[in-house]
Amino acid sequence: MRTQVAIIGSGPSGLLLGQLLHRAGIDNIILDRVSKEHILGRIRAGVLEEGMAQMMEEAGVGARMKRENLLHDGFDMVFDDEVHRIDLFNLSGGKRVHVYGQTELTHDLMDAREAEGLTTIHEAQNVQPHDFDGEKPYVTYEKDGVSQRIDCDFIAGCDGFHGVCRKVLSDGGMQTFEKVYPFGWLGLLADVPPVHHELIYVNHARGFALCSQRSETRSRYYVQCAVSENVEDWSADMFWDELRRRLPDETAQKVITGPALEMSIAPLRSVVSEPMRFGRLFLAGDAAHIVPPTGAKGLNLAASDVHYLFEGLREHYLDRSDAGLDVYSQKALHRIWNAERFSWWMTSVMHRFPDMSTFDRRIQQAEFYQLVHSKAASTALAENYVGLPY
Ligand code: RFL
Ligand code: PHB
Repeated sequence: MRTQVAIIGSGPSGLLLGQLLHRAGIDNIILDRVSKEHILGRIRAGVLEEGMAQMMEEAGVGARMKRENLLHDGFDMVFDDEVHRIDLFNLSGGKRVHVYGQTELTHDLMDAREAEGLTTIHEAQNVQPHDFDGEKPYVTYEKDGVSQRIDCDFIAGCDGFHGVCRKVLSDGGMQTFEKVYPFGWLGLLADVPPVHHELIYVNHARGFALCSQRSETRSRYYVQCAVSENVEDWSADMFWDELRRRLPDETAQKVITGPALEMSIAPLRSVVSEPMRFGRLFLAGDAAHIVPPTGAKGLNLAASDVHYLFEGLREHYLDRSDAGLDVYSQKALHRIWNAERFSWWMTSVMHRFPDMSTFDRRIQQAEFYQLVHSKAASTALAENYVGLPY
């Protein structure tokens, strides 16, 4: 088989890149080690920046999102039961965020790919990128016990944090910078109306909590937990009790509970790998970086990587210039480090750390005071939350 761009990974990064390339007339094949159903079973991000929503439209897959997403103009921050609203719209000069689940977005991208008859190979075993240092890279894999080979011009490593591209590159000059946080998030998805029409981020003595949503009838909630905890040790009832304990009384009383559609624990970490280009192999999305979910930046960063990479590939094929590909890593990393800083900051301000001193706690309180009393401080938060420019 031969294609122009072989994309490893059928998550949001790989699918969005594939769709944009196809619309520009650039041929691509996507490979994933798991099935379509497995990918759609993952419950992940929920908040999209305007830049990402625009890219979905650019890729021709924005129609359902436009109909079904919820536009949010702000969110609440709660510190020790004191509520402060961040007015995203006014502080950011008229920007909003879109609440639309990663599962729905992935579904839309997969449907469009299928409708266009583009090739996606699911359940591809032992996928390996080869010879990306030279002019003729290729990818090998096994399907139903048969070895296969795809020759290509470029390989896009969109295979997430546990993918093969990171593994291959970690022996080949890639540098990784990492920070691991001493807690995780226990998440619950339920078909119940959200407690509030906007998101609520809570710093409480028992730990962080987040009230989020997927629609007017589907809620997503999180509570901070220890990294050592097992999801099997939690029932939905235990979760609802813990969530309510961390919310202000008035809000807690309004929580509508129901059976869990999904419960899982995600560890929190910050990771950046540099550079993001190795010859004809380019990394994008979680394959190159991880942010703690507090700032809602993971999926949005995947989209900005794809934007820069798509521009570079488009210029290569349509304008016969490699200028965009040559600056890909530098441009993407600049935006990534800004989002890493913001995600780290919001994580540090909103969580209770196991080894926190009174000094650390007073600093958190001063951070909250600044957000409440300084327009400059809340403007900086709002600008980052709605997304820095591409
Ligand atoms: P993905 O979505 O991980 O997709 C990578 C794809 O590559 C495939 N793959 C391979 N294919 C072939 N061969 C191999 N050897 C392969 N290894 C892996 C995988 O099967 C998969 O289909 O990465 P992508 O596309 O870069 O997208 C990134 C986003 O998924 C991610 O940034 C966000 O979901 C992060 N994230 C969140 N971000 C937010 O903005 N808000 C959130 O609330 C939020 N919650 C989360 C999250 C990530 C989580 N993870 C990774 C555990 C909650 C969780 C639990
Ligand atoms: C979510 O809805 O899953 C979500 C929203 C905002 C975050 C993190 C997760 O900061």
